[in-house]
Amino acid sequence: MRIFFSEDHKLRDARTELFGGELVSPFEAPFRAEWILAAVKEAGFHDVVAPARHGLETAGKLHAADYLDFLETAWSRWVADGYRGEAIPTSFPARRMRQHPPKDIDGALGYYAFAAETSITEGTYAAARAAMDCGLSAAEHVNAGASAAFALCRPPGHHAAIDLYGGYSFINNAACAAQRLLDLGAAKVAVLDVDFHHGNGTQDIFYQRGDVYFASLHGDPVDAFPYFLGFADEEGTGAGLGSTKNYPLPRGTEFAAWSAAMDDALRRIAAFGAEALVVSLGVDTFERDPISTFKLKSEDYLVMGERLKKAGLPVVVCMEGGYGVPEIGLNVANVLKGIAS
Ligand code: SP5
Ligand code: ZN
Repeated sequence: MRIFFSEDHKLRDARTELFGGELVSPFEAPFRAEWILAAVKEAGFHDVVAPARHGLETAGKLHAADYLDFLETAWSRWVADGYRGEAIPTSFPARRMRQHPPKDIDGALGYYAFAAETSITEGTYAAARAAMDCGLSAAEHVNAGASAAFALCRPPGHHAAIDLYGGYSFINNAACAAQRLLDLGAAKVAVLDVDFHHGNGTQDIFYQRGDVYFASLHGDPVDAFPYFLGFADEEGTGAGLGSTKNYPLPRGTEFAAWSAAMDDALRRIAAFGAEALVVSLGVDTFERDPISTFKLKSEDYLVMGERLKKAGLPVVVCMEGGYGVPEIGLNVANVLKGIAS
């Protein structure tokens, strides 16, 4: 299985994450990609290539043009205002307030953010572009006939919505991969999001569309980030009615219950008629993940991969979350081994 990886992920190296009222060292940090890359090589996946550079043609079909402009210019606007810390929003267009992008960068950050833990820094946009390139190149590789490809995206993307960043996500890499598969000829594709957190960004992007099925297994938003989307009654709208499916699961969920939900999602994806599958792979479902509450074990990820393979669709795996512990590498490698088995 070919792995698409860009050294430019290192440009995303924030010093700060707002957590528990403190500015801590971010959970989403460069070591994650290094550990995952080392583990997948160790597991025998040696075909690692840099992605091709892409323009914004695909992302521009998914994200608002003003949002992409904001991402590109936010850091320089922040620096021009003389701030010394990393860019963190402090004011938001909450209920009954006016939804408009202020000229002032402080206001613009609040307008385009749905969460404040994700600091914007000097290299953030360049790294997000490189992660997008990984997703697009992986989709192109699968379109050209490969049965599977792994986009080792960093920063992740599944929280990035049409015009919102947060949850460590800026450009939605998995959505870009899905759109690229459609543009190259697939009539219908599915995105299966197995990160611990609901893929609110991907859901938002495809909510009104009938050509992309979106299914997500995640911590119930009543007690897990992103809190305000990902409930079971969200089923899509308009042409997309019936093509969104959420599986909110309780704290402490183990693999037996988790995999039953995944099997249901895969049945629905088959019934939908998807011609290819994009997997938003977070391994923050692991029992020792520092910010999540599911109880998956390392061996479970092998079974997860085998089930994905059994779906019988060409698959583009995009890296999302998974934090803190060395096992993130092994867990990702196990998923890939299962898919390649
Ligand atoms: C891609 C991805 O996995 N993004 C996750 C972003 C989560 N950011 C907010 C974290 C809030 C964690 N709260 C944890 C409470 C633990 N007691
Ligand atoms: Zn996550």
